[in-house]
Amino acid sequence: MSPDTQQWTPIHGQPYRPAPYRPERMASGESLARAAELRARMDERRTVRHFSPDPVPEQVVRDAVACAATAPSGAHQQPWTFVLVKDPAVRRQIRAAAEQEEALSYDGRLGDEWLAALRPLGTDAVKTHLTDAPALIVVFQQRYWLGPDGAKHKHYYVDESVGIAVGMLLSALHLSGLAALIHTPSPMRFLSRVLGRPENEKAFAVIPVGYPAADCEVPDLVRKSLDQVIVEV
Ligand code: IYR
Repeated sequence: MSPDTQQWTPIHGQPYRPAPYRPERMASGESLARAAELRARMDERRTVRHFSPDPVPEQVVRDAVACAATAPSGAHQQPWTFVLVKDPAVRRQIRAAAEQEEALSYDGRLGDEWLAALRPLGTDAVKTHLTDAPALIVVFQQRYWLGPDGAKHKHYYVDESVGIAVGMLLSALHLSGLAALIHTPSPMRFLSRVLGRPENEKAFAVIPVGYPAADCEVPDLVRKSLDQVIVEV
């Protein structure tokens, strides 16, 4: 399961190789219907913090990761690694380390303004989702790649690329019927240690995946309306 950056052949330095791209054009009526349906489905997605321990079909999670890995990336360098953590002992280790950091954060490191911003979400330093959810996807950014000679080569637009991939991952999980949460314990260095990731990788987020607990609650939040987020010129 752990990708070896050495085995991947980057296209860096290769000549442009065009291939035809002729997807069938969708009729506008079909487009409108699909867009409206997708908008409604996506509006049902909520960040879930109370998970059922029920197992999820693992292939659904793998397919969602495969969807995420279709994301566009800077220079097509695909600078991501998705570590799928199922082992309960490893999830317990991650929770213990995350809660240690989060306790310091909620105990003052975040500052009053940040804590006030978080109050409506009802979050605190206790991260039961890390052990309740049956799987965690820990996303790593590959800040650079290592050539066969061990030389470091820069990756471009890594934050943007991995951010887009994670957005696609959350969408794929939701549309496949699974709940998720983007959790960013800070600092996240412990994840590299616990998961034994190489030094070119930096943790980006932990995404618990599962089904909502039977008594799951979410904060009663309102989304901005379309006219509050769109500007047409
Ligand atoms: N990382 C902390 C704090 C936190 C920060 C933001 I910004 C959030 O939107 C939610 C939480 C935590 O996971 O609790």
